[in-house]
Amino acid sequence: MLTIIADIVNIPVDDPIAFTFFTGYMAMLASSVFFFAERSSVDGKWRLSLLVSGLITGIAAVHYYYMRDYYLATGENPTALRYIDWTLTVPLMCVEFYLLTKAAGAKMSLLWKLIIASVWMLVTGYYGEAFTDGSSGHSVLWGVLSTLGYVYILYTAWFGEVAQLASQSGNATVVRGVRILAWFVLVGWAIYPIGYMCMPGGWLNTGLGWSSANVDLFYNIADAINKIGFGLVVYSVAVSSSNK
Ligand SMILES: *C/C=C(C)/C=C/C=C(C)/C=C/C1=C(C)CCCC1(C)C
Repeated sequence: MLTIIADIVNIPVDDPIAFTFFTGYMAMLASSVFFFAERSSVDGKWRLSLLVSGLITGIAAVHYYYMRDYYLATGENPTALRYIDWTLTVPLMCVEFYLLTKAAGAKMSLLWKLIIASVWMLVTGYYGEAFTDGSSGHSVLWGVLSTLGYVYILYTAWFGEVAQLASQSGNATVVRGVRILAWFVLVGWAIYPIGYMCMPGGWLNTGLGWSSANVDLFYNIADAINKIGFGLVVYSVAVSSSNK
C-alpha cells in the first residue's frame, strides 16, 4: 500500500507508463459514459452500435483499473490482464464492422471469420509474450503467426467482404465510416506489433535496446487511439445517418 502511494507521487515526474495507465483509465471511462448517454440521440437501428462502442471502452476501463494497480505494485507488464481485455474488446470491434455492413447484407459467417482471425491473432500473440524464453526465435515465430490473423482482418476491411458490402450499401456515410475504420486497423493497430517487438527477444529490444517496459507504453497509447477512435467513428456515422 505504501509503495503504491509512493509510486502515485512519482507518476508525473518520471513514469510515462503509469501516466498513460491513469489517463487511459479515465479516458475509457468517460468515453463509455458518453457513448451510453448518446444512444438516445440516434435512430433506433444505431443504438446497438453505440452500445457496443460503450462496452468496448467500458471493458477496457475495468481492465485499466486493475492493470494500473498491477503495474504500480509490481513494475511489470500486466500481460494476462492485457490479453483478457483484448480477447473481449477486439471481437467487439469486429461486431462493429458487422453491424455497419449488416443493412447491406453482411452475414453471421463474416462476423465469425473476423472473430476467429482476431482470436487467432491474440492467442498466438499471448503465447509469444507470456511464454517468452527471451530468445528472438520464440518472439519472431509467434509474432509472425499472430500477424497472419491481423493481415486477414486488414484485408477484409480494405478489399474483402467488409469493403465490398460497404460499397454495395449505397450509403455514402457508411462507405466513409468503414474506410476510416479500415485506416484505424492499418495504422492504429500497427502500433501493437511495434510494442510487442520491445519485449526480450523482440527486434526493437535486441536491435535498438528498447526496454520491455515500453511494451505497455505502446499498448496504452494504441488502446486509447483505437478503442475511443473506433467508437467515435461509429458515433459519427450514427449521428449523420440519423439526421437525414
Ligand atoms: C483494443 C485492442 C486492440 C484493438 C488490440 C489490437 C491488437 C493487435 C492488433 C495485436 C497484434 C499483434 C500482432 C499483429 C503481432 C504481435 C502480437 C500482437 C498480438 C501484439
